Amino acid sequence: MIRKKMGEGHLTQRQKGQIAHTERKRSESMATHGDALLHCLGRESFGPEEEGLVIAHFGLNIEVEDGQGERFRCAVRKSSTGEPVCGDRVLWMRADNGQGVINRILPRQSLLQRPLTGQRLQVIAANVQRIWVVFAATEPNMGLLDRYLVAAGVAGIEAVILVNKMDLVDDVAVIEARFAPYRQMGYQVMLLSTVDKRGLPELAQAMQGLISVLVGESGTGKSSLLAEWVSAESLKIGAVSQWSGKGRHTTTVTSWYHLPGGGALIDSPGIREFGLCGVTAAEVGRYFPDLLPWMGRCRFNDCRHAAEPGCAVQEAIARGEVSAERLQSLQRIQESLLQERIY
Ligand SMILES: Nc1nc2c(ncn2[C@@H]2O[C@H](COP(=O)(O)OP(=O)(O)OP(=O)(O)O)[C@@H](O)[C@H]2O)c(=O)[nH]1
Ligand SMILES: [Mg+2]
Ligand SMILES: [Zn+2]
Repeated sequence: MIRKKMGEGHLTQRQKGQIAHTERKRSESMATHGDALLHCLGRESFGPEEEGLVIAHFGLNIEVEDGQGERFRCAVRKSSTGEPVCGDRVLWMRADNGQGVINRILPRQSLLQRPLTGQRLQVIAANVQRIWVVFAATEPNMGLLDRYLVAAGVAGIEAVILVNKMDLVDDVAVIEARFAPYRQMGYQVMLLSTVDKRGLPELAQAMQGLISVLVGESGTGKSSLLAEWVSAESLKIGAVSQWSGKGRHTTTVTSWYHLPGGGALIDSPGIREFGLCGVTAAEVGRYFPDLLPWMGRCRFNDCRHAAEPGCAVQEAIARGEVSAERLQSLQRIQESLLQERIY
């Protein structure tokens, strides 16, 4: 409770330590849970080790799908070395009562993560090939966009920008102008609406055959986009059990949905704050491809691109070649990385 009220960045070392401790305990108790289950049911109740896919993670239980699409509630064993997350491939054993235990996580192709606070990292999904960063056209949070692009860059996963709720926008040119610098950098930007359906066929085609994840602020329309391609049936049997099909529903668990034509779409809970990890304040500029060409050309090596003479970045801004907003965004991220000490 205290953590929620105080927000990130305002925690004392002591509080951070307590949170890290709770997290460690949670992870340990999860692991013991799997061994306890094995002990309790008896080794003879379990089948041979097989490969499975992690669909979702709820508290102590992890939903694993077998090769035939059947799902099992599993507990994690101590041997698993870590917490399985949505998209993970695991080695597990089914029990004859429909439960199962996870022995091990198979090597990951990619890992998208963010720090919740302090050293506590949260893995959003594993083995994802593309990230859809979803915005509401009515209030796009550009600072958050830049953070997502850095996180995608660090994880080595391609990101595509989805601007949803275009039906609420009178002047499309305003949105086009807003996202033009991102198009210039080579990012794909798609303008969508789940109301008038614009852009949806193109998006459907782009996600075909891929494992991809929808991320973004709460209420931007991630689950509404998902519902365009995934039947109400599978939404119901999936992790989002109270999904009504219409109206507001806040996603609480990251979950995997198979796409009818091949590939999968992972829906994730919306967030307000998105920290970064795996990158230092000094390195983060690498993920700003529009600013990067200028950054090494300033007169001073340690130029902070503020008001120093001979700053090539400021000169490029003055010439209109890069946007001042992007530099501010980079500087905000650098400041927060220094404050949060996330390295
Ligand atoms: N006008 C308009 N409303 C939309 C559109 N897409 C979704 N909405 C509405 O926006 C609200 C939030 O949609 P959700 O799909 O639940 O948003 P979400 O991103 O999944 O939210 P979280 O699960 O909290 O992260 C709902 O009331 C939707 O009906 C759109 O294209 N246009
Ligand atoms: Mg949702
Ligand atoms: Zn400079």
